[in-house]
Amino acid sequence: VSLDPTLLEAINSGIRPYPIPSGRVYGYGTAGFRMKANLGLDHVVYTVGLLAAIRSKKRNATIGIMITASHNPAEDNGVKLVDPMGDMLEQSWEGYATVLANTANEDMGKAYETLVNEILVDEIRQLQDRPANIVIGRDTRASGPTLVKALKAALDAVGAKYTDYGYLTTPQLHYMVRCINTQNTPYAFGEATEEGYYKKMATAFKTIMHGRSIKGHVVIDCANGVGGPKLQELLKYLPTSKEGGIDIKVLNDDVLRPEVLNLDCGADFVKTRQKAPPGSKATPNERCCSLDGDADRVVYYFTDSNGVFHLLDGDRIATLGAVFLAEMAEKAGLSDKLKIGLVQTAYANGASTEYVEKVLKLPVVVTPTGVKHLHHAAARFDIGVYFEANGHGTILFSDNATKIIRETQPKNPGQKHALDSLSASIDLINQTVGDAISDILFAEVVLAHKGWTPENWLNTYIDLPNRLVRVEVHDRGLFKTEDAERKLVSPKGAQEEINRLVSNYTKGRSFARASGTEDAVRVYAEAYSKHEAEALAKHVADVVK
Ligand code: 16G
Ligand code: ZN
Repeated sequence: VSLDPTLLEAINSGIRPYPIPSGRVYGYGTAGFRMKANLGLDHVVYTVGLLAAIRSKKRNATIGIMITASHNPAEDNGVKLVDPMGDMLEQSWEGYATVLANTANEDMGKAYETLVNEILVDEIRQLQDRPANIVIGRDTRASGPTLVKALKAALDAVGAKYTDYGYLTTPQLHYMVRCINTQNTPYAFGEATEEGYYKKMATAFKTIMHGRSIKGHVVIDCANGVGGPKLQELLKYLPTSKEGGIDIKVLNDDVLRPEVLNLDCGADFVKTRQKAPPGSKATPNERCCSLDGDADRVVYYFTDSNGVFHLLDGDRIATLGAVFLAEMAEKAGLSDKLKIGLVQTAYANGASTEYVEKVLKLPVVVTPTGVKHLHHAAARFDIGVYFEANGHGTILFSDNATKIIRETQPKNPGQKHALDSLSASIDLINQTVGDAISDILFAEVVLAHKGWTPENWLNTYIDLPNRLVRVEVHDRGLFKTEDAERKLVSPKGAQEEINRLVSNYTKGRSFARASGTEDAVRVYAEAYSKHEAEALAKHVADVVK
């Protein structure tokens, strides 16, 4: 079918100010498009607007567009699409996004027409007339407003309707999308406003705290990103520490100087450098956490009385959540009805996997790196806990689990409390995607329930010493893996070499995989001692080079 020529002309003229700088090639990667903002990202964002409109028509639902580059430096930016239920763009559409992004301006109208014909093939006539609805959010990067302008130009060209929420954390935008698309259904997720988001979380928090109090306070490093002002906003809805709430000290919430975003602070800094951000004045055993630039990742840490730094990463948050939910399920008398499981990647520390399987006696599934893989695997459990070691993750409750939890009649106060806590957990946890703010509230609740200090939490199991190295290779495309990235199938013979090396070490484990975000191969190794883990990583890196 040919589209109206004036529409094609509108698309072409709308994108005129945003050409592809010569020699640029774009790819919709693990977390959407991400790059230096001045290398044609406005062009890319425009094309994402076009695709979002098609996706909205196809799914007959509101689609989200988030402008962020997460933990990347301040001069970067990026864009990703959010599907109707608040999850990430269906993988089979990533190719369409890549094709459109790499289309030259003068061919854009035609490319749109081709895609419309390909994607809306069965129902093209009805679908063409369907409205497209889009919601937009962005982090605090200086390039944000120009990119949103390019995006709106695309949406205007194709006549899509949109709501621009301005600053939002990534998980807040995911929340909005799900709220909008579930309105007036039995699965209504909440009110699609920021206030709705804060109220839902605060109400659940109060229920689940149930007279308990949180000891001490927690210092939250917001990476000078959008999480800072949003956390400050949430505090207005939470009970104060005097009211049995939570005493939060906010650190690094300067969003007025965009250049300090993620600079010497934030989740990625703490995880990779294995130390607190320099500005942190935390005292020994004080609970600290760090968010990333768009507040979808969090890690905890503390310094003990001997001045030794300890990281409580995504693996730890996952096990903490699992301990609590398994205990509540048991107290609620629902252990047999609710299948609880954990999803990890190959980067999860072997000690955490062993703890979950042997001590908690819960199943563990391993998937390739990237939130979308973990998310889908977690959705197969009644309660699926997933976290990447880097702190990105959440907990999913199936419709079946939600129904059972909400409909079971308690027979005694203990059971009632457990059911109420499970029910409130469903609301407290942002099930659409990892949400640092919601993850922190949940972790704090569990620590309060258990009466645990960060040291108690750390001592639930002892991490195996490990080492991650980045290896520059001639062609990372040669590195192909199977078994959730744990085995190399190419280059030929490499895996046999790695197996041989690993067999020399007590509790040795190692794998190599091509990075999805950088031009390099990553090698992970763990073993019984620090010395052994480092030696193993070095030898495996030599095999890969
Ligand atoms: C992306 C992923 C992150 C993953 C990382 C791995 C999302 C939203 N983000 O940032 O989860 O840990 O890639 O990077 O899925 P790598 O492939 O370079 O190791
Ligand atoms: Zn992020």
